[in-house]
Amino acid sequence: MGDDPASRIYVNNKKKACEYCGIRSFEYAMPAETTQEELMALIEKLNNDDSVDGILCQLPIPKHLDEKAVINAIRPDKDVDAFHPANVGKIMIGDYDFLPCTPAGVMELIKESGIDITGKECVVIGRSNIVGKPMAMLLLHAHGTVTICHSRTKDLAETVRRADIVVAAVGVPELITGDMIKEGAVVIDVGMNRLADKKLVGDVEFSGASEKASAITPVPGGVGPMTIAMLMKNTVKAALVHSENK
Ligand code: L34
Repeated sequence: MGDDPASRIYVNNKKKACEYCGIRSFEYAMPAETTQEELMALIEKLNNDDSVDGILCQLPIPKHLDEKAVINAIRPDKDVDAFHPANVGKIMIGDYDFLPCTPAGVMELIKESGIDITGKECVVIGRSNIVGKPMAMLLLHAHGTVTICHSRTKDLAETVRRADIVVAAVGVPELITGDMIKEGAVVIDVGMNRLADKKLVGDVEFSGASEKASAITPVPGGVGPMTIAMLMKNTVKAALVHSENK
């Protein structure tokens, strides 16, 4: 929706990944002036199209459009982002069909690196519905001791210093500095901030944090590609469920 330059890059990366995996993808590039009715009509059409297994509306969308209504309109069994309240509720209970792509990608990175979460102090910085909240829930399901920090947190540095596993997802360039990282901590950077000079930096100051961390993700080339990989996984899962129900 509209012409957000970052979304353009992310959507192009998603289309390339679909091609690589053999998933057919269809882009509906809608102008910024699109009305809510037009957008809802498109979602309804895709909801009812049996040849479509997954639907994703890349966020953010222009301000005049109702994001909540869009998320609610996507059929839960085609909701490959897992943003629909029905899917969010299932994640809470731990009985889910889809996991939201970014938190799922973070969990995959941690597990594939052989890092055990059980009993670890996990600090998530950021409380968005899309990343922070579900991230905390997945770490909790994996038996971590979870703290969520946000803009009103009294002593961010002191809280982060306790963490064995740090997940930064606030959208503030290099907010988390090396002095906040405990020796040997695992640092996951979800931030994707484009500076005025076009440089892409995360929420973690990489050079300082990497001197303390036992494992750390870079930006770019860290969580971003994992988000896309998890989208492919969710889409294949949706297709399998739909083919079983045919
Ligand atoms: N509906 N909206 C919906 N679903 C999502 O899962 C997303 N997200 C976030 C933004 N809006 C969304 C994404 O797709 C963030 N995000 C995303 C996806 C891919 C990449 C980054 C964020 C990515 O490919 N990152 C590359 C660098 C790309 C660049 O050069 O800017 C990387 O290596 O990190």
